[in-house]
Amino acid sequence: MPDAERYNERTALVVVDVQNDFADPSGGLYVQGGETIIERVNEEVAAARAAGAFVVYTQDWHPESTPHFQKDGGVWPVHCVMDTWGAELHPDLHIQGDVLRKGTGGEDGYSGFTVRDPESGAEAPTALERMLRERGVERIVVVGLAADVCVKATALDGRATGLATTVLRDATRGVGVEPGDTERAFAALEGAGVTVE
Ligand code: VGL
Ligand code: ZN
Repeated sequence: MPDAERYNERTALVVVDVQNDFADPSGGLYVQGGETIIERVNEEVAAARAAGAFVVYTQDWHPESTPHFQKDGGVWPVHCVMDTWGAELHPDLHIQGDVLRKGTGGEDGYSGFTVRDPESGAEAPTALERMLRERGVERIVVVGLAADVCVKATALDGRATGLATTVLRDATRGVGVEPGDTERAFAALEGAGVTVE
């Protein structure tokens, strides 16, 4: 589908975690090729705005110490520590919408829709669903980083809340902790009723 036809006032573009730590080769949790999607994401931002669609950006935003990090018993190298260069949205990204921070309380903030306590597993909603409902959004297009982690979690939650959900393959890249993770993520998304385009 050409960009311009993807959006209308009931379709929102969700730009996930296009931050220095993921998108810059010297970032703390660099996603291979992360910097190469930014131009594509900017095209989607422009197309969405031109069609009157809502654009929202998520930003992984962790305290210095959180069980999300390897050094504190979790699984990830330190990344996106609040108020550091790594947590800033990439300077080439066009920001034309609201920015929603996730993980601020030390939770695993994989999905833009929910955060999860890494110790108890308890989940809590973020403001995203309310922001979308308030604007009458029925459909979301999800792009950004990383395809197999936060893009996947956001798209699955979007679909689970009843939104028609599309992920654009050429506007995302996977971190691929295990080989094949990114392809498996696309398959899991399709299996859950998400359109992978
Ligand atoms: C992410 C790993 C840890 C992501 C965030 O944005 O995909 N991945 N925290
Ligand atoms: Zn994180």
